Amino acid sequence: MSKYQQQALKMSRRRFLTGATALAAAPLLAGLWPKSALAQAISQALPQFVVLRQAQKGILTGAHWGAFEAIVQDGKMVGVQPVKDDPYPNELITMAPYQVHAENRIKYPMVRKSWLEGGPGSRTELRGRDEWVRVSWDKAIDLVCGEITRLQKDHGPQSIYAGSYGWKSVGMLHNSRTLLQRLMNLTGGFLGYAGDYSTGAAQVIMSHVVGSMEVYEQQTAWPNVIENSQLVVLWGCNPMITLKNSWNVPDHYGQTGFEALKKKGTRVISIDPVHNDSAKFVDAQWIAPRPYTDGAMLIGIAHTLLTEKLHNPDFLKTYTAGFDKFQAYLLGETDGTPKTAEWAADVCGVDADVLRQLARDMAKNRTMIMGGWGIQRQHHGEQQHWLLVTVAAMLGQIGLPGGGFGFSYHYSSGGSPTAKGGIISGISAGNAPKNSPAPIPVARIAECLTNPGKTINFNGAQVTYPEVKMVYVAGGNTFHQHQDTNNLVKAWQRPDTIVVNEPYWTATAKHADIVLPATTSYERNDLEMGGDYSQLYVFPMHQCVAPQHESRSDFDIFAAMAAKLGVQDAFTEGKDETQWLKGMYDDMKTQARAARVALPPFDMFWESNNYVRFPVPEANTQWVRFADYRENPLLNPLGTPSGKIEIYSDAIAKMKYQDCPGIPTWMPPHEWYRGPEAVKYPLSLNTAHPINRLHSQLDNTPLRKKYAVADREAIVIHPQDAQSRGIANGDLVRAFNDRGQILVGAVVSEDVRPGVVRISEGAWFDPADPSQPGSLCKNGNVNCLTFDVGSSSLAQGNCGQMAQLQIEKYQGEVLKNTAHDVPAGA
Ligand code: PGD
Repeated sequence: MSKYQQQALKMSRRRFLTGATALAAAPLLAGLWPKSALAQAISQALPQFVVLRQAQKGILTGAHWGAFEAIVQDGKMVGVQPVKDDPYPNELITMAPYQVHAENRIKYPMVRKSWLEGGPGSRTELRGRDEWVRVSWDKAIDLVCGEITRLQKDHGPQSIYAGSYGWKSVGMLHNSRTLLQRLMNLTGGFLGYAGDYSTGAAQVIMSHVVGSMEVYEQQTAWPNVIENSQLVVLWGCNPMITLKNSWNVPDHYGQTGFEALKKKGTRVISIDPVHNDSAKFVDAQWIAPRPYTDGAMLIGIAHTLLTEKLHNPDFLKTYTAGFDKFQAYLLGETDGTPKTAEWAADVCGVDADVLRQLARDMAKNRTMIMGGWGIQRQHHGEQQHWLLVTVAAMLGQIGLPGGGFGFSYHYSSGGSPTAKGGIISGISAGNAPKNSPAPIPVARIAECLTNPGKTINFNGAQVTYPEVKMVYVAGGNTFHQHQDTNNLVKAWQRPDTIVVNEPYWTATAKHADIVLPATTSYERNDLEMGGDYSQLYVFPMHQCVAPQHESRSDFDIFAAMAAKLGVQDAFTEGKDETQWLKGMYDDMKTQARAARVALPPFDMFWESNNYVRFPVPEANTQWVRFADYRENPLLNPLGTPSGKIEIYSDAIAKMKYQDCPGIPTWMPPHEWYRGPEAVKYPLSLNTAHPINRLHSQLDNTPLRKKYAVADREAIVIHPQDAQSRGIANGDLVRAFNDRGQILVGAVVSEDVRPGVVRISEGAWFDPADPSQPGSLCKNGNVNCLTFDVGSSSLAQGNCGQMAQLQIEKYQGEVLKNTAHDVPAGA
């Protein structure tokens, strides 16, 4: 019997003894999920359940990159194949075996030497370079629980930051962040966060402008867009890449939408400083503004629409509030500067004639503006989405088939028509105790750690940072996600204790005091929805291999802490993994029955190695966002104070923020090509989500060979900028500014506008000399260059999508990339 099988058997026995139902426990007893004769027999006996789809070859599971069947031999995952229904299988799934068997897995619970010897707060400057000491699970749980107890007693819940932002893995039970918060809520509360890194600015401004976050709303259905849109404007998005991954398991429907546009020959315009893959895929016209100037460009377009009478006054009158104030701004009545196409061209670097033509084309055609999110991960990032809505409102096509705007066509297949069935609800974080502190804006964490007692503005309220003494991360990678990494390194030295649950030795794990090895999703059983907006599938995520090394699921880790802290029953509700999954499935099945969709009992479903694909009602394929509002604005008002689209927001105006006035406004950003910083740092950074990773996830897999240049993250440089610096394709390049420096590999290409360089986010932070602040990052983590300033007093979103920098050919000694190595003692 192999090591894996022995482990599996031990684990199965433990689970069996804790009382799973006999049938559900059977596959676990047999050694993980088997593609057994039993599974096939059950599947064959289930033809009456028309929504079931059977796996072909392997064990059904899923990830942010797609549902797939895992091929397992002798306890090792050796291959994968996509599920049959996937219209756009994603190459990232082929990395699953490497994820499980990665060399830089955290094998055992580990404690930083100085912390172990000296206790909380010891030698925090050594975080990221101290030695590690292996401890038993019991000891690790004791240490963490001791800290939670001490801090709750002496400093209260505001001293424990357990927001733990991050993309974790899919799975409705093993949701690491929720499980952490569930434990913390049961043991006294914690400091959490508001907003997210994806849409920090847009989600706040949109709530004022259209009455909902908008960015996560269902979009006008793709078949309706394909049929009716005559012009599609991709404004700062690269959907063929970002649609590869989803928050839940993706249905990959969005790519089929773009494929259909291409086939039909629908005109597409891409507005982006980079000639991106999606623009090439749909043969789009490429318009490349200067980075961070989209606001000015939109204002110039609005001016043309107004002065050429291409706008729709009836729509503006009936469905919007405050256009008169914006009109006065456009015409220069308020500040003496008419915002003509020439004015905009001067700022954004796109010819005035091109701007005017764009305005005319949008007005003359049924136009769908698909806005991305990178343009709002910027200083004054709120303005871009407010202006996109304003321009769409001037065009008057909001709520019409194929017209208006959509801010989620590039994300998780917004517009994939919604199915009719049931939804799996995940495990909950439970209720926060009464004395729980108010959350901080998520991207202000480093400032909070360094400035206890400081008060900041946030969406009309004020937030005072508490003194954080413990940070707990489960399912996130703070050293990737946060801006100005070298500033974070300093802020990270403030708390007494940092605990990280992780499968891998990421930079965040390396900078912790206690690391607890977490399983990957392929080492546990779970359930997940497929299609964030469509809710089309329910996928069983069968455990494929035994937990590797000494790793445990986050559920088991927090359940052990709950036992130690005296809240085990409340945490587990007396249920083990199988019983939790059965409960979730049964709730979903009840909803499906109400929708007249029949499903088998849980045990049969689980045994059968089938997944569910719900039917999509015909009407949902023609669903139009805001159609009900357009149809009857009195009966279906928006959730804004006026019930209308607010081009002027009185609520915002009353906040009296200099950096976010009551109408959408052009304000030069903190750094840009015309700022004083551009003298020293003339190049504008464009960061994007990577093609062959999800944020930082999978940077430690062989897929890296596809994008790494000279063994570093790539930097795309225009030939003019490369030549003037003597840089050639494949060269090692040092990219730097006052905040940091990184080693990157040159890709010289006309796909970027001159003056712009592109580096994808997500390369793991790997400082050449961790004892030296600002030392060269050998792997090319772009956040060493970005700045840590809130988007504005309104949303306090992150500004990860901008920075001025300089580059030079790297002449120094070639440094070994150690981003994916394990640290000393581990
Ligand atoms: P991930 O790489 O997904 O990035 O930041 P985020 O922290 O979400 O990190 C998730 C971590 O969770 C990984 O280290 C993974 O190994 C771990 N993990 C996965 N599964 C499990 C599990 O089951 N249990 C435990 N305990 N851990 C697990 C993403 C964030 O970055 C986001 S959402 C955006 S939109 C921002 N994007 C940018 C950007 O475009 N540009 C810049 N400059 N900066 C950004 N930062 C933000």
